[in-house]
Amino acid sequence: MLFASEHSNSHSISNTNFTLIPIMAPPTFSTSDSLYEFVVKEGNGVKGLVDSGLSEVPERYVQPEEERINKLRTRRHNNPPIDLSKLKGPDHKKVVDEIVRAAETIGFFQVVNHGVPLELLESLKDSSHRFFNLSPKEKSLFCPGVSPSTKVKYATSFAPEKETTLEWRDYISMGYTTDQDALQYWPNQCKEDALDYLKSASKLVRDILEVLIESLEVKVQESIVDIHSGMKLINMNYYPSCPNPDLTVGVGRHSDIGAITVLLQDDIGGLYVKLDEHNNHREWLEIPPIPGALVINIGDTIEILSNGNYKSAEHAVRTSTKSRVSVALFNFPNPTLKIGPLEELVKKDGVARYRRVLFQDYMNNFFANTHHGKESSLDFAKST
Ligand SMILES: O=C(O)CCC(=O)C(=O)O
Repeated sequence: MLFASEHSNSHSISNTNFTLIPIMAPPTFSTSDSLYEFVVKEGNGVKGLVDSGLSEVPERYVQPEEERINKLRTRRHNNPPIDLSKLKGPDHKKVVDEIVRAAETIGFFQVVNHGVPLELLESLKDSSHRFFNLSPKEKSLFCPGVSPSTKVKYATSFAPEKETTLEWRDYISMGYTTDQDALQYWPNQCKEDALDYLKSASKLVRDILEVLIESLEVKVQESIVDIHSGMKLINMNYYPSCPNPDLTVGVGRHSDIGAITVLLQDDIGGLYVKLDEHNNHREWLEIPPIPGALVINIGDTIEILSNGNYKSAEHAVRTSTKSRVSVALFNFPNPTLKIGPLEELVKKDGVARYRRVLFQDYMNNFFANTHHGKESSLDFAKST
């Protein structure tokens, strides 16, 4: 007699003459709802799906053609990383120009000699693996509703309850309030490294934002950098190995909503920035892993503040047959801040490309939508 429950991955054979031998078999999901239940509601995540012996991508993860990252329409970003240590010294102007040019064009660049210890970056990747290698039951302790803090959330995909097609990604999100709360509520497997990363990278965030704002050449309050980057959040992303990377995305097209994001990626690769469309075809620029480098990504807050002179980057992640981790440090304004273009810049440009909006409202709009491009967030603040 063979028993196969919808979610069970073990079949048991009963025969009075022989010992019972469990045979592992891939899970079978009779409906998209049962898959959703297993991955999202029961907290198994995509990793749980893959660990149970999946050999092909379930329908629910197959992206429509236009959302896939077609390798034939990609090219590599070959610009060398920017040496941040040279911001102080005779090459200051050259480094400033490199940062500004990247912010005005694709909204992405990589930095080296950034001041975050390389051993910490290695340790951070190991701690991400340590967390995601926990059992689904242990990770589920951080699911919304049961997590010891509303600032800590283990989840999968971006907005699974609204998405027709799910993203091939699990993640743990850790909002920062105080060191004490971080050490109390963040997962033990990664809390110390994540906190060290947040602290250490905050210095380079400040330096880059100062360069960007000074280069706008308008008078600003001294506190402008701090008030636009005072709320910090760390996301550790895990993209399990995928049997068919051509059909799926790890993260769909979006821009980050904060000021800037600092991203650590491992050596697998998969991060792509959208270029302008040609003949109705989307083209992608691959941001290749560079040992010891951090990726800097301009967010919507800086696009809005600069009245569109700097560009937030629309980006997405392609999956791989190998598992990948990345760690993002998001730097947001305080939710009570009204973000908008700098007044002097509006005078200089002769037009306000964005209106002033409460950052809380901006965030609510972003999280109420699925990932479907930069417009899904920025349009909220566009001047009509
Ligand atoms: O994993 C990556 O390379 C990018 C992650 C990302 O876009 C995000 O966390 O918003």
